[in-house]
Amino acid sequence: MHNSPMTSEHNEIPVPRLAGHLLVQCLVEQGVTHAFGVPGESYLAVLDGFYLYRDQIQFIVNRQEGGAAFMAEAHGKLTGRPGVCFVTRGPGATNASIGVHTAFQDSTPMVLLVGDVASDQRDREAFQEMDYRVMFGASAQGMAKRVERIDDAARIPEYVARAFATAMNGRPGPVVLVLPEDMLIQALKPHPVTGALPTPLSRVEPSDAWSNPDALRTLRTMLMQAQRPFVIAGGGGWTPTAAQALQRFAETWLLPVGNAFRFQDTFDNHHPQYAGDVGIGINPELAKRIARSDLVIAIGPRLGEMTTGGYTLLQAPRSAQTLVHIHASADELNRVYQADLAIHASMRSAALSLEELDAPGYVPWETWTQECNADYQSNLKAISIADLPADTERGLVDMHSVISTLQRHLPIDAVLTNGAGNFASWLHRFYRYSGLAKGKKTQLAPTNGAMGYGVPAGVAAAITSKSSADATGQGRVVFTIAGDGDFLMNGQELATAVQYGAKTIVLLLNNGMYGTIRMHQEREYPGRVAGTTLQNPDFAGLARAYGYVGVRIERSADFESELVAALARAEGTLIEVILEPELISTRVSLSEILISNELQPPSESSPASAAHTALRPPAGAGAAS
Ligand SMILES: Cc1ncc(C[n+]2csc(CCOP(=O)(O)OP(=O)(O)O)c2C)c(N)n1
Ligand SMILES: [Mg+2]
Repeated sequence: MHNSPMTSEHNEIPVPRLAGHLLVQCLVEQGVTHAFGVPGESYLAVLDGFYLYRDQIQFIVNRQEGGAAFMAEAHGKLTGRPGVCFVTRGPGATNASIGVHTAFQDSTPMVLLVGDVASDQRDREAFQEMDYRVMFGASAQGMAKRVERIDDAARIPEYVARAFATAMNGRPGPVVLVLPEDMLIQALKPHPVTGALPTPLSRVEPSDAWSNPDALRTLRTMLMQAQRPFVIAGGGGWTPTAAQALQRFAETWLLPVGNAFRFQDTFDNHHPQYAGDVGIGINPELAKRIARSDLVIAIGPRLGEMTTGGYTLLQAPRSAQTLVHIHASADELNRVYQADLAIHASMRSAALSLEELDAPGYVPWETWTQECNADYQSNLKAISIADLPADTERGLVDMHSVISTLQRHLPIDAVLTNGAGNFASWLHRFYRYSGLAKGKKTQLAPTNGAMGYGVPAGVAAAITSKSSADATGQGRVVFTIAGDGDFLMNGQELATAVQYGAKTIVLLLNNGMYGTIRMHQEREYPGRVAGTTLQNPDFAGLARAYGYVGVRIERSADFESELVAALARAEGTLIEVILEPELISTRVSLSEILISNELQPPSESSPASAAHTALRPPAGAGAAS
């Protein structure tokens, strides 16, 4: 049974009758075009609202709440407005929590709505009941920025508007709204005085924090005293306008710019002042440059463990380099690092102010900036496969050539997605992302290192980019790279892709193991392989069962023709590559780790002894996550 759509006098939007309808109407007012989720009987009235507003908003049905929450997070990353996810109580909410954690650590705006037990059952540990405030916690504890329950249908507009404002303001992040079942089925009542039915509050926009002009003058003085400045850009809240202003600031002052971990598209990788990505797998030469820099200007990133090389590239709590930290949240400033200058500003206002900063006719670091870019260019060169023992008949897949092929064939606005594992480091090291200044976000990757992100993020990108939520609405090429372990964490979302006609191309690197963990295992506990070997399904066959085209290749020479065919066809494609375990990372092979272990076995008592630690694969040999 459903309600016949009733239309108000003023517009074409149907009039809500139940609280669940009003909730969906409020989302429409916020400009939400898609909500992702797995249904539950706890929020049937909301589903009825999706039926009522089906011309304005689409409910995308997922196959696992982890996939749904990742899709919402990816939608938020891509559009800059909160991605919306609906799940049912206990089991649904716990499944979705990985996406909430990702949105928190990645500073992505997101709203998770949880259908809850009826109010008259509360606190009895009713069916699937749990305490969401305890589970998702208070702001800055690592999960949600805010958790609220809506008990009164008339206040739905207020709670939804607050959730959207909170998700976007300051450091963007996730908000959880809990929806008791009995509240959702309340009939909307006219206001006792005005007689009006509750209506949505108007669309909220993120509010800017503006930098103090004095602070900018101080920054200018610091720049005038510097010899080897270095900019690290990243974090949430960037827009194309802000990225363009950042680029103009960098150009005016001739500054080298590195992108923070998995914010690799903040500054255009093709720009002659680009210095590389500051994350796991960092170019050792770049790490040296940052160590030698006398002024680090961090614009937007949180300066987390992965961007700071475990708080060593920049020593916490006070770095050897003079540090300027610009961040959209006052809570982040002087939290981990005592900055020499802390500027509280959102990215748009920060970048617009920085580009106005008057530059002198001459700066002493022109050569330094050129060298930073030269280091980046050298790091893009092929690693010599000949150096690796070619111990199989077919030879080794050349991942460098695979990524160059990709670079040649993908359009510049292609979206690239990945989850966590060493497989991602081929893309991170060799692919050159188009910057946000060119108008589009091109990287969707979890800074919290969540496995299983790439497939659903890709599907969300394909769905989003076909709609008006994306600037063009044309539909973009979406390319996902996955590991054999990573893929199976959310591969079921290929069913969602097929259901909604979302085309993605998935490159699955099958090395028969949780390779990242194996790499660390060989280093810390040589020869004692436990818990890292995988017996895999037939991935190409599995993809075909979902309705994707599935192919398997064993030679990199076959990649180009498969990629070209995948780009041309209407359906999605999964290309499985059999990857030699030897190619465990972009910098060091498995045998090299084994050989260094033989040279210097760890002591029994302390597997991670200093001698052994010295034999660690070079910085960034692989991704811990
Ligand atoms: C959800 C989640 N679980 C576990 C981990 C720990 N972890 C990081 S990488 C990795 C292995 C990834 O394996 P695979 O996808 O096959 O990639 P490979 O390292 O072999 O390239 C694991 C288990 C994680 N980061 N995220
Ligand atoms: Mg693997």
